[in-house]
Amino acid sequence: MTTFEEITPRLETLAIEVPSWAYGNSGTRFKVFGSRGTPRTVQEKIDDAAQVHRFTGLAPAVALHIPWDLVDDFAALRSYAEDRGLRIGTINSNTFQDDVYKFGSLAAADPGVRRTAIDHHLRCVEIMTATGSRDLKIWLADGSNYPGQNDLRQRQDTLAESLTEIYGQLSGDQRLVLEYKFFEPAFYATDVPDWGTSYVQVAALGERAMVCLDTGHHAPGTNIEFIVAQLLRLGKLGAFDFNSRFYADDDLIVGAADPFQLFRIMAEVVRGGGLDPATGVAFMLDQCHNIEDKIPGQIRSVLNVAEMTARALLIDREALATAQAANDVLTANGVLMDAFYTDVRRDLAAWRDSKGLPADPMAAFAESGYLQQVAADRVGGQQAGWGA
Ligand code: AFD
Ligand code: MN
Repeated sequence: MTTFEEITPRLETLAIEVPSWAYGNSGTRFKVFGSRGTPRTVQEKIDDAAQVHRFTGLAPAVALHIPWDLVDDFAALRSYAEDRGLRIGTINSNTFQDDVYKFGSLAAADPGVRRTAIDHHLRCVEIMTATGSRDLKIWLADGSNYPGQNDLRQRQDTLAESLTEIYGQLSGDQRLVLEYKFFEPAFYATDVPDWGTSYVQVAALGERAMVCLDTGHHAPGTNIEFIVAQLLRLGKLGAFDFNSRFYADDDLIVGAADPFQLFRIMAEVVRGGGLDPATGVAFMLDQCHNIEDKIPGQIRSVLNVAEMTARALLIDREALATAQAANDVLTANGVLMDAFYTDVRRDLAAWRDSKGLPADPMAAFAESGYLQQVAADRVGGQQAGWGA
C-alpha cells in the first residue's frame, strides 16, 4: 500500500505551464465576454499567471503566444517573468488568424504563403532563444472544408518540407512540438488531424521534434490514455495541452468534464515515466475562461491536475501487475479504482501547508483581494483577447 508521504517527492516535480492567453478575454464564435481587470499587456498577463504559482506552488511557467504577446525586448520580458517567480515556457506560433493563411499556412499550396508561415516560425525560434524557452509549439488550422478542395497527399509532403526548414533552425535543447486536432476550423480534412500524423511528421524531423497532445482534440470516445502510453513508449510525447470538453474543443477547466479520464491519463503518464522531468513532457494548460474568473479558473485547473496525479501515484503497481499477469480482471480493475476513489484533498492541503502554501488556494486567492485590485487598477487601454 503506497502512502501519500511516499508520493510527495514525485508530486513536487509537477511543473504546470499556464497559458498567457487564458488571462485575456476569449469566447466562442458567438460572443467574447469581457471582464473587469482583464490584462491589457503581456506583463499584466504574467502578473496574473504569477498568482497561480503563488497560490499553488505547481505552476512555475507561463507559455506565450506570438504575435499576441509580442514585445520589443524579450530578454526584458524574461526578466520581468523571473522577477515574479516564473520562467517563460513554450512559445506558441499563430498561423491561423491572418488573411494570408485563408487556404493554409505551412501546408498551403502557394509557396509564397508557406514562406510567410515559415518566416513566422523562424521569428518564434528567435524569440525562444531570447526567452530561454525549450519548446516551439505548432498547431495548424490547415485543412479543407470540401472533398476535392486539396490534394491530401501532396499537403503532407509540403508540410514536411516546411517543418524541415523550421526544425533546422532549432539549436541546443530547443524542440518543436507538433499539435494535432481532428477538426476545426477545417471541417472536412485537417492536415494534422491525429496523433499518427503528428508522429509521422515529427519522426521524420529528428529527435528534438515531438508530439503535443491536446486533451480536447479527439473524436468523442477516443481512448486518450492509450495514445499517452503509446507516445511515451515511442519517446515522442513532448507536451500536453490540458483542458476538458463535453462535445468539441471546448477548452474548459481540465478535469471538470471527466476527472476519471484525467486520472487515467495521469496513470499512464506515471506508468510510462512521463512525470520524471528528465523525460521532458511539458504539462501545459490550454484553456479559455469565457464565463468564469480567469485566475481562479487556472488555479482550479492546476489543483485538478495535482489531485489526479496524486491519485495516479497511489496506484498499487505491484498488486496491479500481479492481477494483470494472472488475468484477474476484477482485481486489476479494483486496484485501479481503489486509487481513483482515494480522496487526497486533505493530504494535498496538509502538503501545501507544510510548504508554506495556502491549504485552500481557491479561498486564499478569493480573500487576497487581487481581482478587486486589478479591476480598480486596470482601467482603460485595450483588454487582451484572442486577437490582441
Ligand atoms: C486553439 C487550438 C489549439 C492551440 C491553441 C493555442 O485549437 O488547441 O493549441 O489554440 O494556439 O485552442
Ligand atoms: Mn491546444
